[in-house]
Amino acid sequence: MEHAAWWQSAVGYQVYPRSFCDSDGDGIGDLPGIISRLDYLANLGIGFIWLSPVYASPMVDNGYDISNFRDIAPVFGTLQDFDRLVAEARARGIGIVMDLVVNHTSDQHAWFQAARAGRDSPFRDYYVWRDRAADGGPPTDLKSIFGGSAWAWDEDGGQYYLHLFDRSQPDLNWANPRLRAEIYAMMNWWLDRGIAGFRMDVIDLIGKDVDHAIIADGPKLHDYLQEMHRETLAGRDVVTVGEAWSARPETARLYCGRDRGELSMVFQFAHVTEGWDATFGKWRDRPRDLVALKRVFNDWQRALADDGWNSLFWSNHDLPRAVSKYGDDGRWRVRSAKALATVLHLMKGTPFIFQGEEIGMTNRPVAQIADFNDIELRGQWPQMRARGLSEADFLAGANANGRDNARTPMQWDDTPNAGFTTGTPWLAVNPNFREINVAAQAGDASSVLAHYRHLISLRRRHPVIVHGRFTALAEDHPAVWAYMRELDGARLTLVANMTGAPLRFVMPARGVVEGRCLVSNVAARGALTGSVELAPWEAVAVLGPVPPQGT
Ligand code: TEU
Repeated sequence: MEHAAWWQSAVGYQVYPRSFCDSDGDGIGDLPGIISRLDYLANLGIGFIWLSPVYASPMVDNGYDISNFRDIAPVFGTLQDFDRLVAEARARGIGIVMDLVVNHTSDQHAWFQAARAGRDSPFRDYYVWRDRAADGGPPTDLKSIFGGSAWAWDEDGGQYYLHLFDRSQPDLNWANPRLRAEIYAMMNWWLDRGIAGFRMDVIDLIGKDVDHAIIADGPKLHDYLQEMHRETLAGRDVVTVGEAWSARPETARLYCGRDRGELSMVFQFAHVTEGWDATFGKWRDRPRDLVALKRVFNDWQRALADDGWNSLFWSNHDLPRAVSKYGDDGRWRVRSAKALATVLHLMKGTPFIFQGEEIGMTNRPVAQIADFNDIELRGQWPQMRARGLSEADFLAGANANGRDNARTPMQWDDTPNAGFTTGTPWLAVNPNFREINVAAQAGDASSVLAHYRHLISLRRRHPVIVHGRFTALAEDHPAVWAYMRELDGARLTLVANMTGAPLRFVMPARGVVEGRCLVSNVAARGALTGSVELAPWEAVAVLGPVPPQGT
């Protein structure tokens, strides 16, 4: 067994700073607020925090539009606060992973201000400019992910610039070596401050070839990632997770294979997009297809079985709440939240928890489109309407899958605004906070929170969870999720009923196990063999010896 990297046996926790904890009553979470909750996170057992962007920003996309890479946005605090966060977290054994947003900057960034001053600006080539088409319109019909053309006209220089996201988020030109050197210097500046690594925003877009309309997974992508590694990461014991919507099981090892010199792992989204509509994407909701969902995870487990490493997550700040999307946030909220956590955390890879998931926070539906805050949603509604999606369907899709769901404030207790702020929260708190909050679960051994804490602690005690070989079981079963992990003669088998109806499941012979129950959300079982009666959303994992003859 190779020596495990620290980030393989750790659990990551995403903090979306705007919505985590507000220390000064302005309704927006901040760094001192995060510091005040570090004991909570240490007690949960996490190994590192992925901190969504806290850099200086006009906040058009909540910080994913950076105007100064080397400063902290005043709403979040100061560089001193940041250094204190790193130190206080480290004192509790927690690393801080920064969000590296380098596909684009804010249009308020000094580079863009200089670049747009004119065609002969020394910074012009830091961004992607093209002349207008013969008809006077945009140079190509490339679309922005936030709706409309990906090209914006700039009067001063008389050219269009590229923005794959909002027009205030111009894309950087990675073909320019000076730009790349500036990015690497900036990364080293943060690494030297003692951070534990980077989550890299839409990193699969940086190698784009705009003139051939190749955007994701472009021809230069891996050259740049290898160069970045040489210039910044090599020799440092840090974790890197690249956000790569385009990654496939066949391409994953290019990012994280052991001899590649690129990243620790990627966030891939096949389990997310698997559930999207072919025409309207996430804006038309579709019922869950468990067999298809399992297949995605199983394929990724197999693809990275011997080389590379998986990230494991249900949710993040761009996605719906896990229990609302994949579980049952009504009658079986507590039990299904635990089942989802169990299924995810016992696969091979590094699990990530999105803030609030560990207490079973839910989506917060709104009654009308005007009530949504998210920039992507507001940009996409006119596009979807033009393509024929009805208002009712869009509203349903947005409530099911929109980004506001995950961004409602963290629910700490049952005091006004859920203990998130003494002021007016920037985004309304989910009205269910009086029932669902940290304080209500803190001393409750049957809570979702206690279940997460238990799963995280198991990882430290049982190497089979970190390193064991993964084998999918009952892949075509429409209601049951089952797999086993094996290491050094030990077998861990997981079985979960992913529905609200009881059922009888016949254990496949090759997965049977007898031993002790590691985790359960209904009642302990010492064996998984023969015919197993599963209660609604029951999830159970048993650890024992691999039976003789490997049966
Ligand atoms: O997200 C990448 C991205 O493309 C998302 O907007 C996602 O595709 C979309 O929600 C799916 O419909 C990253 C960040 O996570 C996101 O918050 C930023 O808005 C985006 O990049 C731009 O930086």
